[in-house]
Amino acid sequence: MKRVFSGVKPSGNLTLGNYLGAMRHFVAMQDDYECFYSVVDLHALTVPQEPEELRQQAISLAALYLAVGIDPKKSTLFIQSQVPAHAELGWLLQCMSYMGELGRMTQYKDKAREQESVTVGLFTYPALMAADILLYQTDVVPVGEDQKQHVELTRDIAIRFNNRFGEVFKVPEPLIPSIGARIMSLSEPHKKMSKSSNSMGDIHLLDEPNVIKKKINRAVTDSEAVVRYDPENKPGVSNLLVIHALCSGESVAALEERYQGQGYGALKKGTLEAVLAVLEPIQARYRQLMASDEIYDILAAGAAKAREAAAPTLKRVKEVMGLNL
Ligand code: AQP
Repeated sequence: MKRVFSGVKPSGNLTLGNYLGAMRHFVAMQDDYECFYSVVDLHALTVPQEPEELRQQAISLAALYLAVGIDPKKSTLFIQSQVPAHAELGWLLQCMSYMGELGRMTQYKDKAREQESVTVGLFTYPALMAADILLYQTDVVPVGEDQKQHVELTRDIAIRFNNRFGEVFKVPEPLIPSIGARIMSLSEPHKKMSKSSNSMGDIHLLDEPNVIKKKINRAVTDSEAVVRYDPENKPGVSNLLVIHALCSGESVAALEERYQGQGYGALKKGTLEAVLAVLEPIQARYRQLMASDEIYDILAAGAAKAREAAAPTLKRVKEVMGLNL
C-alpha cells in the first residue's frame, strides 16, 4: 500500500477551509493508502502559544480528526511531539536546507509580516515539515493550495539528500484538490479562510449554528445580483458556490443553474443548509469524544505505531550522514 502523511497545526479553531481543503480528503484516502495523520504541535510553537491552551487545542484537534471520520483502526493518528524522530530529523534536514530557499517561502513572508518579532522556528519550519513527511517514506501528501510550496521544497530537499548520500528518501507528491484547495474568507474573499485570524469571515468547525448563520448572512458578495462562478470578478459569490458545492455534493454548474434568477439571499440560505448538514454531525461526534477518555488511548497507540514506522528512516539517515558511532 502506498503511504500518505499529512498534518494540521493546533494553532486555533479549525475552519471549514481546513476541512474542505484537507481533512475530508484524509478521510477519503483511508481505504486505499496506509495513512499517518498528525497533530503537528511543534509547528504551532513557531508563533507564541499559551502552554495550557496548546495542550487543549492538541486534544481538541485530535478529537476533530476522529469526528470528521478518521478511523484509528485504519489510520495512525498521533501527536507530533510524542514522536521525537520528527525533531531529530528536522535538525538534520535544516542542515540540508538553504537560507535562500527558506526565505522564498510565501507563508513565512506573510506570517513574519504579522509578527512583532520573528522566531528562527518560523523561518526553518518547512525543514521540520519535510522531516514529518520524509520520515514515513511518504508517497502522497494531501494538502490545501497554501502548503504546495512547502511540499515542493520537501521534494527538493529529498532529491538533494539522495544525490549526496544515496537513495534514502522516497520523493513524495503533493495532492491538491481540484476544487476547494483554497477556501476564502467570507468577509475578505481575496484572503484565505484561516484558523488563527478569528474574524467573521472564518467558519470554525465548532461554531454554533446561529453563529454560522450570522457569518454566512454577512458574507461579502457584489452588486451584480447574478449567481455565477467567476473567482476573479466575483470572489465572494464564487467562494459561497464552492462551499455549497463541496458540502452538498452538487456541482458548481448545477448550483449556478438552480440559483439562476434568484438573489444572493437564496444562495446564502442554501449554503447555510449545506454547511450545517455537514457540521452538525461532526460537532455531535466531537462532543461525545471529548466527554470520554478514549482519545488518550488512541493517541498513545498512534504514537507507538508512528515511532516504530519512523525509526528505520532515521537510523538510515544517521548512518549515511556519519552519526552512527
Ligand atoms: N482556507 C483554506 N482552504 C483550503 N485548505 C486550507 N488549509 C488551511 N487553510 C485552508 C489546509 O489545511 C491543512 C492544515 O492547515 P495547517 O494547520 O497546516 O495550517 P495553515 O495551512 O497555516 O492553515 P491556517 O488554518 O491558516 O492556520 P494558521 O492560521 O494557524 O496558520 C493544510 O493542508 C492546509 O493547506
